[in-house]
Amino acid sequence: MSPDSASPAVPPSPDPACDCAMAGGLPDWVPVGAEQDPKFACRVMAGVSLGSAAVPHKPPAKRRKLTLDDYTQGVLESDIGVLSRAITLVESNHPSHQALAQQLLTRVLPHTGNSIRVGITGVPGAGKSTLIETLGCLLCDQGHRLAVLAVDPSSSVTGGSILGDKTRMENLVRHPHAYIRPSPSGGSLGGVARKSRETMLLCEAAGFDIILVETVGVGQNEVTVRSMVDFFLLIMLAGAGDELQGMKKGVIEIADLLAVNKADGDNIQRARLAAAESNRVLSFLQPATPGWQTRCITCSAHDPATLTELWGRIDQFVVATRGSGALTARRERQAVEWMHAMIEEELRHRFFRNPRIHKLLPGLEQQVASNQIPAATAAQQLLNCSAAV
Ligand SMILES: Nc1nc2c(ncn2[C@@H]2O[C@H](COP(=O)(O)OP(=O)(O)O)[C@@H](O)[C@H]2O)c(=O)[nH]1
Ligand SMILES: [Mg+2]
Repeated sequence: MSPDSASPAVPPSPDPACDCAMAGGLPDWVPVGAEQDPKFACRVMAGVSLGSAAVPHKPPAKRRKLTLDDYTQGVLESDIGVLSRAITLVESNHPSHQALAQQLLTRVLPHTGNSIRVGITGVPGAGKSTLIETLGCLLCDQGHRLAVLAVDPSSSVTGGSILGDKTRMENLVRHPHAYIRPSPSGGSLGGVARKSRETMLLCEAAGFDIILVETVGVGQNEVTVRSMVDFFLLIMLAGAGDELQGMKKGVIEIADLLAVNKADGDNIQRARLAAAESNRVLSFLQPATPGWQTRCITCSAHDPATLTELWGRIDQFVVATRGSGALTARRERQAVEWMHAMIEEELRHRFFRNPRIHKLLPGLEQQVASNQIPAATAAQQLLNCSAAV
């Protein structure tokens, strides 16, 4: 097809002869006097000449690619637009993005670490997002700069928590001192955690002095978030059943504060009883942070005084652990553990991506399942043939 025969972007302007034929607003084939006839509803408008108004549709201008210097400067100057793009960069799985993200993190690392990192967990519906909204507004009004991150590997599947967070935090979203980032999408808990951790560092470099990390209390999530925060808060509900709340000893043991939420209206009494019961259990347990006694309190998003008290506990914790050196020791340990976790994840990845493993694995699985060879022997064979390790 020649370029001339392609359909033109601008339609040809109407034939002026047509305009004449439609004088009076009716085509010339309409019988005389038909204007008065209700059967004729046909009235043809004269065509409009598009002329210069017919600008062909142009795609929106592509955003300028940022250089490493642009990213670094923007983040350190707390340019929220650049910060958001930097976070998108660390969330990307593209190798070239990851390389740039690592360079950026290396540059901003000396400016990180100046925040209080608080993890908040609890079953869905416990009231975490609502609590963060109320507490967050209180803190921002006091002059703090607050970043709220979410860690929820299931959100990429359901999309649920992102929607929930957006609607629950509508005042905080508009607060000029607050920055809210939903959970990164993309698979494994390890992957989501890596991205959130790096996002946390970027937010610190951008001058946020409080980071709240909301996580859904299911499976391994709590343990992973615990490994990236200074203080871990478990939100509970009165009478919801310990098992249901993931209140198995393991989760209580890693918490620095328990809070029975929704202690308002006729629920206050029940919440207080539940808190007293938890305090009894806590008195038998080893505290999560040496030198800090984990306690259980009650709170409600409808009663800001309870949230002020809750934050007061976190302040006390920071003063105590900064003084004793426990905070610094925890962060140093966390950074090293994180490195180990990433090595393990990468090794696992390389192992299962190895074509030789792909070929051998199904057969060996069968042999192990049918008791032909011991599991350990099969594992050894696979590891020996993997060049990855
Ligand atoms: N009575 C009462 N209801 C609350 C409180 N906090 C949250 N809720 C309600 O509990 C439901 C779940 O809250 P949400 O913050 O989304 O919980 P999340 O899933 O833990 O983030 C919502 O309907 C809230 O309105 C509270 O302090 N008191
Ligand atoms: Mg929520």
